[in-house]
Amino acid sequence: MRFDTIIRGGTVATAADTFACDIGIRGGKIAALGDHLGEAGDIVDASGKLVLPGGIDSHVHLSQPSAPGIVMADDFESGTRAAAFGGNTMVLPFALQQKGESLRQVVKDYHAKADGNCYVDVSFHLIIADPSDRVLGQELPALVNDGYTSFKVFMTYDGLALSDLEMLNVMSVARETGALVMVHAENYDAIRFLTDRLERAGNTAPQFHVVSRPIPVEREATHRAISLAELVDVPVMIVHVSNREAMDEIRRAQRKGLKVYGETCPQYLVLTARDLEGLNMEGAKYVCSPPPRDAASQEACWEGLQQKVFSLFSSDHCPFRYDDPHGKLTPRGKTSFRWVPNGIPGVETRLPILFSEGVGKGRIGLNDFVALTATNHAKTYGLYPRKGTIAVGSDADIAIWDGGREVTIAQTLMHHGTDYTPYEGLRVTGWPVSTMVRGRFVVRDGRLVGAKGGGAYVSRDKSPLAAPSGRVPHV
Ligand code: DUC
Ligand code: ZN
Ligand code: ZN
Repeated sequence: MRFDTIIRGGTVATAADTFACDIGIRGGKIAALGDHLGEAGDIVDASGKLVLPGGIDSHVHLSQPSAPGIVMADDFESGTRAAAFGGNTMVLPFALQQKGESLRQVVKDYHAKADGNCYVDVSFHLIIADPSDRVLGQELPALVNDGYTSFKVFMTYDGLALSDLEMLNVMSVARETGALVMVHAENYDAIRFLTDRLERAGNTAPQFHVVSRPIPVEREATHRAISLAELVDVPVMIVHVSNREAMDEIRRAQRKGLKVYGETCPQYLVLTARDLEGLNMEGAKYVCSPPPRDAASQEACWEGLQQKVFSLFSSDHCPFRYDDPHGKLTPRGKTSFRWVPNGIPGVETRLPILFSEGVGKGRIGLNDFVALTATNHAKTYGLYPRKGTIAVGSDADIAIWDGGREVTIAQTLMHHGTDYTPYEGLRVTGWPVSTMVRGRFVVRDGRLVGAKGGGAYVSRDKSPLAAPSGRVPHV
């Protein structure tokens, strides 16, 4: 039996096992696992390397409209290129609806941005900002049927925040259609109240962004989102959790048997509020929501990963250039943190940070790493077992890692569209050296060899996690 490619001599790890074997690839799929697999057009020597499922980053923002005058730093080309260099074979960006827009049109627009421009595979979550009768009654159910099987709702932000009633209506459609709801949980009114007070007191520097969004703001909204989901009897994913109190809300719900899931991100493991204290607006580089907090919150997020309260580790890559009037240094941002665009880059550094800080420092095992960065994303968002694992019949989406390579993270190493990395100077051990999407290398031995357009859009099944418990009759 002849293969297109054989990856030979590596140590393969999945979410369940670690084993030595060769991988035979044919037609973009994994066709055989074993040894002495025979002939192939391309024999890849992976001896001394780890061979892992390619990372799936299920929380990234690309080419998303922002406030007037603000431009996101990554489009689908640069964002998916950076993703590939970071060991990822798939990303799930958001298709953002703005008030008054047709959701169907929004999806068309995002396809136009993505089609032919991606280096790794992509699929879209929907952001619902305007849950009109037409959106709820027609567009959303039709889009779920068409493979857009997850949507995000925001509890804060001008133009995005939904009322509790609107959240309930969206959740109800999710229940009826089998879609999975993702929630950005922060209390909008509390943030506005605190922001007004801080500004009146002249506390407008980036560091006050953290003060305007303290832990109770996130804890309360997390509790409320879970309660609303419980009322409707719909599973819910609380994204980008930053601290113990919000995590405890999720854990309590899980212990009650509710289908509540959690996600955390690198910024909550290795950054703190102190990073926002830089002089001359340097702190703007770290403005994201929820904000990084303190060492105790970092510990809590590790605990959440270790105890499986969080099933997903995503980047929340939301890139803006720093030294740019259309980015972090927008003139208005100098008048108040309120106007500094929220979000930081991280699609290229997510995996090395968790590998080094987690696996390397003995906080999590290698198989947990694979689960948190690939397999669980595929399972959560209707992609498994096509994606997210190394198994016969799965897409050959594979990252080859040098587990011992020491790297100091630096902007000069990055391939994203921003002009900085918030992780500058962080020393990590372990780095992805090659990334293959459906059997074709995108990055090989650290060099870009894939073509723009090699990444494809992937329509998703419904999430197996999204089924309602059935214990509450649907009203
Ligand atoms: N929420 C996100 O999910 N990403 C970036 C900014 C935000 O508030
Ligand atoms: Zn969010
Ligand atoms: Zn996000």
